[in-house]
Amino acid sequence: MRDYGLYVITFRGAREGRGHLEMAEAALAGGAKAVQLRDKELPGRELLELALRIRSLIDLRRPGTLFLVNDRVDVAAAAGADGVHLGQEDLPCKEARRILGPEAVIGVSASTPEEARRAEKEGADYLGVGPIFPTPSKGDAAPPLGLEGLAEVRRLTRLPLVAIGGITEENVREVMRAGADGIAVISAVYAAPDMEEAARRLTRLVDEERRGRRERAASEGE
Ligand code: TZP
Ligand code: MG
Repeated sequence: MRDYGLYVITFRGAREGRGHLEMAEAALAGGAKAVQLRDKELPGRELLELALRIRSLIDLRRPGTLFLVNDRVDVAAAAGADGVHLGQEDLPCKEARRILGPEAVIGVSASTPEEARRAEKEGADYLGVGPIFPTPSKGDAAPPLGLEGLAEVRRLTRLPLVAIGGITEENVREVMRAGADGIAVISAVYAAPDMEEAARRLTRLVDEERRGRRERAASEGE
């Protein structure tokens, strides 16, 4: 199974010196396993420009890190991204697959168990499950699922689950214990005093949880 671990979603806000490229750089230096370029406002041409730069950055600094584009199947294809992340109102997973091909990684957002079931049926490679907690980063987010909602989705699918929404260093352990395979964050990196250090600490926390899980599974199997 592909390793999602820490999954950083890039953001462009008011803070000087912090934008998509800087976040991608910090994510890579801090050990993130996946980077998603997400910008709902940029014209296609500018988004493509950024996507190409992040593609080169990954190839140069940490080849193998998963690179996904939010919403835009066309930009993902043109930039040679590894895949795309789709929300409930974006192209259906099946159509994206037809465009990007069988090797593409396609993630689908699910904020209810029903959406998770449907995304699995349509061939998603992983689910972005959330928001788990209230989030400062998405105005139109669905109501938070909570840890119990995440655990419910965990029980109904074997797909990798990337939990999203309000995840911080303080709650990452409980999110992983509720069944996440990885965590996706915006503000826990963007708003941190040092983005690279924040990514590194989150990576460490996720890895520790996963190590604990593997050890428990191994000792149960003895
Ligand atoms: N989808 C569900 S919650 C969310 C997205 C894009 C925002 C996550 O941002 P943060 O700052 O990590 O809560
Ligand atoms: Mg979307």
